Amino acid sequence: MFKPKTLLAACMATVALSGAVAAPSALAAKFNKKALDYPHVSGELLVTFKKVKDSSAAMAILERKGATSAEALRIPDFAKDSELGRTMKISIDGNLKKKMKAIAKLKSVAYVEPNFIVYADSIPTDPMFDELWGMNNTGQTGGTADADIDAPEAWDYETGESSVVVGIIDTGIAYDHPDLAANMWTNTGEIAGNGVDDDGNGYIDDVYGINCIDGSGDPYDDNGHGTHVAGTVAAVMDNGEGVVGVAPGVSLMGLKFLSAEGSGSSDDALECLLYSVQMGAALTNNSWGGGFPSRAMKQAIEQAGNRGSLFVAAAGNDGTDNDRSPHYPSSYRSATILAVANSDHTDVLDASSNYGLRSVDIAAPGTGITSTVPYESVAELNTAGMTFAGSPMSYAAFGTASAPMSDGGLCDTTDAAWSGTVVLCERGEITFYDKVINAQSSGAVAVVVYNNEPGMLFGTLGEGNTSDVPAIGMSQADGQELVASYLGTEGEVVNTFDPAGLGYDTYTGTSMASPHVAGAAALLLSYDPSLTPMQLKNILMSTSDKPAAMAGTTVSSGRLNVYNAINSLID
Ligand SMILES: [Ca+2]
Ligand SMILES: [Ca+2]
Ligand SMILES: [Ca+2]
Ligand SMILES: [Ca+2]
Repeated sequence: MFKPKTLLAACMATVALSGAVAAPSALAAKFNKKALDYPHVSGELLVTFKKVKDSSAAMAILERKGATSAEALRIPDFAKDSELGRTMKISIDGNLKKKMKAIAKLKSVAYVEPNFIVYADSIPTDPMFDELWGMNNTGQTGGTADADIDAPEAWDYETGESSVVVGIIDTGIAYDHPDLAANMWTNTGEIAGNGVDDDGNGYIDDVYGINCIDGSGDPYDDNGHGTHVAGTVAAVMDNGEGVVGVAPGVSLMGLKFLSAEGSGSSDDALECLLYSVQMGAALTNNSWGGGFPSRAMKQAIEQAGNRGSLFVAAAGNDGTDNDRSPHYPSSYRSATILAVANSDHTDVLDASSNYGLRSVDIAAPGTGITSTVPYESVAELNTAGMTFAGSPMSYAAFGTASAPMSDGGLCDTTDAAWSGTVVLCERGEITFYDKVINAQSSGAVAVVVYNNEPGMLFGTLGEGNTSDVPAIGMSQADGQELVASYLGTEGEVVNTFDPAGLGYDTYTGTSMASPHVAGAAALLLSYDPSLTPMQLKNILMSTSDKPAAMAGTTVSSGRLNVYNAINSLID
């Protein structure tokens, strides 16, 4: 499927002006030249007309300004009465700033903006313990007991109804993942795989959602981010497999607009959002963003909100104040946006999380979150019938190697005694790369670098480097135990990556915090489907726990507590 590059779609022909919508100051002018300082699709603009009464005349005007093609935004009928129905995506040659300026001068044009590129809001880290501290924190990851959302307590009352559909606007979903498949929304109006748009909604075989990049009905995830987010919302409970989502009984709709590289454009994002509303999603999770506001995107969020759809959005990972330097979409002033910051297992905001007393609503667990992914990564050391958890050393060789273990100390030199062994190196003084290469040059078959402070070591050889032998990171406690008790014992180092596998991984970011909140909202809606987006926001914010360290960081100064939220509905 490809998007037809017609000059003006018929639906653009005659639409009346809709009521003015209050917009932030950056959106009030007809164009803002600063917009081009932010990532955008080259040679593309979104042009909103005041009114369109003659499509060919409008196109002729744009052609005189250098447009080579124009197309209507791909949106459902309900949104076509809004400004979005008078907005076109155009391709244009030449200097974009000059073109924007020239188009903005046209009397018939209400607004012109670049087609912004936005990014997934996560900091992918590496595999960790598969303990979901955010759901139930017993201090198992070295954090603070009960710095969590009290999910098990909430599940006594509600685990989610399949009729509540959560749209995951992201890189897609691996809908065949064993911990997600049973919870995928399915479009009952569509017959799978027959190459026909059975329900006539404009997408062929859109059974689990859509791909807004290529306009197809297949939202399969080629990145991992969206699948991870989906698992936090609604991974299957009690199936003897992997993890569990906050709302393990609700349904997931796949809405892919972020590419394999994790970036996407405004027009595709709003297409995904409006499709989700059209097809019945009650809310969406939006773990992505960028630095400049899009009038078209804000319009789409208003349209979704008017139809009762809550827009849960990650606050961003710049460690900055969104009140001063906004992050969009989370920073649009809209009653139906719930903006989420990222807290860690000691109930403080992660240093990378954005915050904002006026523009970020609530915090939720987002640091070191394990969830579903469309690949399988294993990093571990097996010895004496036990498995010691590891983390992949980025850029190190993949593979499995076995040999007796030797103590490499800091591995700051080479040593012939390490030949034919698995060398255990302590972190410190020289780079991970130098340690691994010293061991490798000495004839090691594999390398383990363990931490010199509590917790797992997440390391990298550095971009452009590599090794010939597998290498993994390990916690200080496990590394010290191996050195103390297992030198000379056979150890098997596993560092493997299977891109075709369906596994689990640990990510950090507001991208991981947002789906905890989206899952909580879905649980509330399962309990009481009549709740409006405003009511959902108020309940989630007012029932949050208030850790001292979060005072003044968000509107609520709180961290999500889904049990408190459900409990507030029970008389
Ligand atoms: Ca708890
Ligand atoms: Ca269809
Ligand atoms: Ca079909
Ligand atoms: Ca599970």
